Amino acid sequence: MKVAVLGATGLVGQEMIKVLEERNFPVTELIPLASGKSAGKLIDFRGAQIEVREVSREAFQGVDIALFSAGADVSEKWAPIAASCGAVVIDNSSAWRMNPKVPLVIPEVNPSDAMHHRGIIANPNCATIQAVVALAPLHRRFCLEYFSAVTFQSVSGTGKEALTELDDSIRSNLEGKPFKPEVYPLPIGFNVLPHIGPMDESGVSEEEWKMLHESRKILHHHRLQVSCTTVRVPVRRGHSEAIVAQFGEHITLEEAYAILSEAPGVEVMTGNNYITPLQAAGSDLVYVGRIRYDMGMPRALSMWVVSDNLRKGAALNAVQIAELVSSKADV
Ligand code: 11C
Repeated sequence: MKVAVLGATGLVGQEMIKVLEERNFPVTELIPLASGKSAGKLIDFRGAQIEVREVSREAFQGVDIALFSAGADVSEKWAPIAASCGAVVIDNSSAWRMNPKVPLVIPEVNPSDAMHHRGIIANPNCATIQAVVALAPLHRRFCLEYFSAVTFQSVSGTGKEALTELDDSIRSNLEGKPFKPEVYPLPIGFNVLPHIGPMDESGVSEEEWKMLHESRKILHHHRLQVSCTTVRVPVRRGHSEAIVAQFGEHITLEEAYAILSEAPGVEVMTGNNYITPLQAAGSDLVYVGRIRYDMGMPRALSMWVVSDNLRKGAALNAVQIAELVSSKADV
């Protein structure tokens, strides 16, 4: 397959190329694409160095799969162009996720939705993916009515410049120097920012709305209620979420362990065990630990859910979608 990666020099784009190689995706030609600013840079793929090209209509000619991770504005413009050239676009931005004609897919959860694409398939937000991978198997048996999530999202979710800003702000703090952030509204080093994406007039942030709307769409569950506070923490890689999930029926811990131990893409930890983002970084799994009966809510479990936001939260999920659609003869 001829595979284009738009946003090839970004954190997620680089991870996409790595995952294509690791999973031995049948790439006959890799076309790394980016803005004019990054054109000419070299990308490593299967021992070769490939030059990054500036995105153009011509670059999509003959492309079978186009993985996009270059932001919503770029996707809005280029996804229809790539699709009109015959590529199946798998888009990691928020541009197309809520478009009713575009499937929003987590392969472990709603793989059949991917088959109804019209040239564009959306990859969900990282914070949504890990919550839904953990909750979907429980939902299928016990009917999820509501979940609340407080997220602890790593700086790599923002991008490369944010990782530099994390280091700089920690260094300034340790040296007792003033620090003027440019990526975040406040210093991220030794701090937490309860603010991811713009907040609307109701006080809800864009990231919080994504958790509600994307979860409903992926689960085909439009009555699902969601409460959410999304928080940026000074962690380099790996998002964590404290989730409380309420079901239509009582669910025991043993039932939850049994279901999650069979669930694809999930590693469940029994008892008081849990995984931290430092441990999850580089892994493909969604880790579910500290599962317990909620202290106040009936029919509800509290849990700690951690996953690598660049892998299952972005690049891996996108490549898994590519595997799904390319297993069909006509892509
Ligand atoms: C973050 N979840 O951690 C965001 C990054 O809609 O794909 C991904 C934003 C998105 O900041």
